[in-house]
Amino acid sequence: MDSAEYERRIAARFASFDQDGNGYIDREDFSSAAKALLAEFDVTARCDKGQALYIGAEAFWQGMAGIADVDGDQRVTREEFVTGAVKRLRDSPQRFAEIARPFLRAVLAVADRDGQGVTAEDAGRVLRVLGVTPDAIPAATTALDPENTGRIPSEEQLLAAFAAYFTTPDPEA
Ligand SMILES: [Ca+2]
Ligand SMILES: [Ca+2]
Repeated sequence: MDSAEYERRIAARFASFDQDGNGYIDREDFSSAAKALLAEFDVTARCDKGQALYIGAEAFWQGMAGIADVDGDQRVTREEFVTGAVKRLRDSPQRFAEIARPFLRAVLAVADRDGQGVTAEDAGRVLRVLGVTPDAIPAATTALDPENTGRIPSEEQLLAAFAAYFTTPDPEA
């Protein structure tokens, strides 16, 4: 991968966190992602699944801020994201993924409408709501369901896929 491709990937990762596109990642991005997911799956904020999603989103934000908000202004700029989050998760992708675990677990619960696991179609809806571009969704859902079972597998596999997605090889490294 060349530098331009690396930059493009980092920009895409940053954009997927910066849900409202205002140039920095903050708590609002995480809570609005939670809100949008609940609306997509017609789940109320008051029920257990809705509460778990908001709590997971807050924990994810706190974890992100702890890693990347170097100046403590409650905003993660693109520069902070690259120097903090990207480096950290390259060094320790599994540990980075752990900060997302409560959120991803809650997302699985919201998107699993029949209690039999999340369908590939519903996983695609999640990714779309979270801002993944439509052309990237088929590859992402295929990666999440390598055995082509039609269902997104366990939380552990989802976490591993999440870590892999955000572990972008650095051409300079
Ligand atoms: Ca933002
Ligand atoms: Ca900051």
